[in-house]
This record gives sequence, structure tokens and C-alpha cells, in this order.
Amino acid sequence: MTAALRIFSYLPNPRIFKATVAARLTSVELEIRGAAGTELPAWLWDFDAKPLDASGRAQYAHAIRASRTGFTTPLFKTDAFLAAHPFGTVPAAFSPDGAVGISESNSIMRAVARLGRRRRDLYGADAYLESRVDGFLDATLLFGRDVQVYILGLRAGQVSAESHRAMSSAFHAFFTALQSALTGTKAYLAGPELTLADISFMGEMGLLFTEARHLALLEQHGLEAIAGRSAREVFPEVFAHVDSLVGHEAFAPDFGPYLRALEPAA
Ligand SMILES: N[C@@H](CCC(=O)N[C@@H](CS)C(=O)NCC(=O)O)C(=O)O
Repeated sequence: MTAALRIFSYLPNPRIFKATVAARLTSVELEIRGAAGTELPAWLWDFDAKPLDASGRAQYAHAIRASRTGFTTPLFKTDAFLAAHPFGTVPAAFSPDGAVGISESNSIMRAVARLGRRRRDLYGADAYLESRVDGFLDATLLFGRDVQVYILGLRAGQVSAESHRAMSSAFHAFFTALQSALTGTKAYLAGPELTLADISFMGEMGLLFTEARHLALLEQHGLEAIAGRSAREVFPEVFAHVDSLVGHEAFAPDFGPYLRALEPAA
């Protein structure tokens, strides 16, 4: 059977979990292509994404482009890839025939939800509820951008009191809102049912949790982990929600092994 959506990315990528969790809940079939982030500079970034050997790299020399975010070496992006994905980022999704490119992990997740909507609605029953969920997704994208800047800095061995303060203040503003949302619903972020709001939030938390790999660097600068023990004390409801979603049957196959791999670091 042809998959309903093809996704290309570095793996594992917690932002792809947004799509895989939604796919499990809606029984949508996905095809995922990719490899470790360190290997993607030797891959062809294309609908037909594949690893390139030395002769392939010579054949696609014309497709070499400078990377921008999260990669430090040039990447082989075809013209067709950039036509389908003007932002040039991964995860990058395609319709089964490759004709339509879908960028941004939130929108790739939305595509899955729309494809499987008849089986289970993860969005909202009407225009108002759907737009309410969109509000959470927009806020989560902004939070995700702050997390990306912070984590890429840590990976490069860089953290300053200023960058840590900026992340901490974004985290507190976002989590205060989520805590208030959960106090109201006593269930899920956008209401009584699990929606894309919860799934998207967990994808970005997956990235933030990788700060556990950089605790020594933070300590060296006299700084605390943003999503560490103190945050759990300030936002108990939000972290209880995170913990319960990690154990949820649609999330556990992705988040279980992913978070276990971070444990030695924490
Ligand atoms: N907000 C985007 C972030 C995607 C993103 O920034 N991807 C980076 C890797 S972390 C990328 O593909 N960079 C390609 C490049 O540097 O050219 C999403 O959620 O999909």
C-alpha cells in the first residue's frame, strides 16, 4: 500500500513525532526516510531522498547549497526540493506523488490529522474549536523557535546568562499559559479531548529535553536546566500532563526510547 504521506528528516527528530503520534491515532500510513543528523549532509534532499555515494555526490555537485539552521556543512538540495519546500528545512513532507510539499512540523502533523479525520478528529468539531487549536499551535511554534535557538547554542558549546534568561522567560510565559489552560480543562490543553495542541507541544518538549545532554556546560556557567527539577515544582500540572502523555499508547513508541536515550545524560 502506498503511504499517504512521505516524510524526510534527520532521525530521531521529536518534531516528526508530531506526525507519527497523529498517524497512530488516525491510522494514517506514513513513509519516513532519513538518517542521523550527521549523515544528512551526504544525502540527496529530494522527494526521492537517498544517501549519496562518492559518484552520487559528484553527480549532484550542482545541488550543493549552504545550510542555515542546525547544520554546519553544505547540503545537497535539488531544485525540485526547494520548489516543493521554499524554506528548505526538514522535516519535509510530500504527497504520495511528490507533487505537493508540506513544510513545518506542525503543518505536517495537520496534514496527517486531515487525512485521518474521518477515523478520529484531532482538530476540533467546528471552525471555532479548530481555530482554538490553531492558536495553541501558533504559540507552540513560537516557543519551538526559542527552544531551537537555545538548544543549537548548547550544542555549539555556547550559553550565556543572556541567552539562558531569554529562554527562561519564554518558558515561564508559555508554561504559565499551559498551566492555566490545564487548570481550566483538567484534561487536555485545548479542552476535554486530546488534540493537535497536546501533540505539537510534546514534539517541542522533546527538543527541549535534550538540554539534559548539556548539564555540565550549564553548571560550568552556574546555570540551571530550564526544564529540570525546579520547573517541575513551579508547573506541576504541566509536567504531570507531559508524564501522562509520555505513557500514552500513541506517544510511548516514540517518546519511550527517545527519552530513555537521554536518561544517562540527565
Ligand atoms: N519550525 C520548523 C523547524 C525546521 C528546521 O529549522 N529545520 C532545520 C534543522 S533543525 C533544517 O532543516 N535546516 C536546514 C538548513 O540548515 O538548510 C519545523 O518545526 O519544522
